[in-house]
Amino acid sequence: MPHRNRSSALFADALQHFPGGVNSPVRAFRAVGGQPFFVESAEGAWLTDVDGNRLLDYVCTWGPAILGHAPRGVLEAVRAAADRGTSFGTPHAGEISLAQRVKQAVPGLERLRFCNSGTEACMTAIRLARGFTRRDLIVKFDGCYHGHADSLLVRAGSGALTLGQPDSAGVPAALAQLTLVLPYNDPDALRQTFATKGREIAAVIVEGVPANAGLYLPRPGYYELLEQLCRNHGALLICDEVMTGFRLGPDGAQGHFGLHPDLSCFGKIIGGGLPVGAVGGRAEIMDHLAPLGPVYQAGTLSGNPLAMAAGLATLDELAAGNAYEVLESLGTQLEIGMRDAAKASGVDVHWQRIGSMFCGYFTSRPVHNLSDALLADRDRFGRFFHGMLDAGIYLAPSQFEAGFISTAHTPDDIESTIRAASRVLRTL
Ligand code: KE4
Repeated sequence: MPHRNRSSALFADALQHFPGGVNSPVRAFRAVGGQPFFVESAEGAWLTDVDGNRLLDYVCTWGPAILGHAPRGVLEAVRAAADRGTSFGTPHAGEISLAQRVKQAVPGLERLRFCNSGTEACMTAIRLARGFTRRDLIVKFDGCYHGHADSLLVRAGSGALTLGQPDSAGVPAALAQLTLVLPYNDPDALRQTFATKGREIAAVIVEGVPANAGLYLPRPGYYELLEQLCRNHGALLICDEVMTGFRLGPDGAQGHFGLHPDLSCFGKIIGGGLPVGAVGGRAEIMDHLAPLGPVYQAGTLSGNPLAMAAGLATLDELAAGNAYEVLESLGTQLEIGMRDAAKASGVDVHWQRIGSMFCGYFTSRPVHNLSDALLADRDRFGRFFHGMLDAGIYLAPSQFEAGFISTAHTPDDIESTIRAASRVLRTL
C-alpha cells in the first residue's frame, strides 16, 4: 500500500483554498472515496505523485494526452512560442496554422472560432444555433456532458452525474425548460420529439460517442435517423467532438460514423494539453458570429499562441505516424485481457471500447444509454479503482467516466495492467 503523506498534507491545504479542495469536481474522488493524490510530474504514460509513487495513467488528463505526457515535440513547440511572448490579444499566424490542420482533417469546416475550453465551444455552438435559426429549443441526451454552460447542465453526465447533480442548482427553470433531454439510442423518442416540436428546435447536440456516463456507442442507424430528422425540420446538428476529435481518428466520430453535422465542437487534443476549444462549421452559419454577425462570442486568451503551438505540434505528430493503428492495437489488447480477467474472476464487468477510449461497467449487461449505465455497481467499481491505484494504475475516479490509452503506453504496460486487474478483481 503506497504512502501518500505529502498528498494528504497538500489536500488538507487545498481544502482551505478551493471548494472540495479541487478546481474541477470529478478530481475530488467523491465517487470512489478517499482523497486525490497530487501530481509532481508526468512523462509518457506515467504520472509521479508528490510522494514519489509512479502511476500508469489511463486518464491522460481526461483525453488531451493522446501522445502521453510531455511529448518532446510539443514541449519544444511551446518553449519556442513562449520565447516570443505568451499572449498577444491580436491575430497571429499560429491560429491560421492550427485552423488549417483541423480543417484539413475534418471535412465541412469552412470556418472555425477558437476559444479556451470545450465548455466555451459548446456554449458558443448552441448560442450560434439559436441565433442562426431564431429558435429557442435545444435537444441533448441524458448522461451526455457538453461542459457547464447553463443550458447544457440539464441531466448532464461526467462530474455532474458522478456527484448526483445532473441538474445543477443555479440554472433558472425558465432556461432549463428550453433544453429537451431525450434518452440516447431511442429512435422513437427522437421521432416523437421532432413530430411535436420539430419546428421549434434550434439544434440537437450530441457527443460523438457518449463518454461522460462511462462509454456507450450509437446503435446502427441511430445517427442517420438523427441527421435526417434535423434536416427535415430545419434544426442544426451539433457534434460535440471535444473528447472524440482526433481521438478516434483525424476526422473523429463524425468520420467514424459518417455523420455530417452543421457545427462541430472541439477541445482537449487540439490544445495538446493547453487550454483550447473550437467551434466550426459552414461559413453561412459561422459568419453569424461577431464581428460579422449578430451572435456575440469573445475571449481574452482565444487563439493563445502557446496553446496553438501545442495543438499544432500534437496534430502534426498524430498525422506523421501510425498513431491510430498503435492505439487500436493497444485498445484491443486491453479489451481482450480485461474481459478474460473478469471472466476468470467471476466478477460481472461489461467492457465497452472504441479505439483508445474504454469503460469497464460493473454490470453483467451491455450499456446502450444512461439507464443501463446506472445499473452498474458503483461501490464495487470504487473498490476496484482503489485496488488498481494501490497497484500503481490510475483509472478514471468514477464509473461514469471513460478511460484513455496514449501512444506512450506499451504492450508491456497493458499486460501489467491486466495482471493487476486479475489480482484486484479476485479481492472484490
Ligand atoms: P471542458 O470545458 O472541460 O474543456 O470541456 C467540456 C466537455 C465538453 N464536451 C465533452 C464531450 C466533454 O467530455 C467535456 C469535458 N470532459 C470532462 C471529462 N469527462 C472534463 C473533466 C472535468 O470536468 O474535470
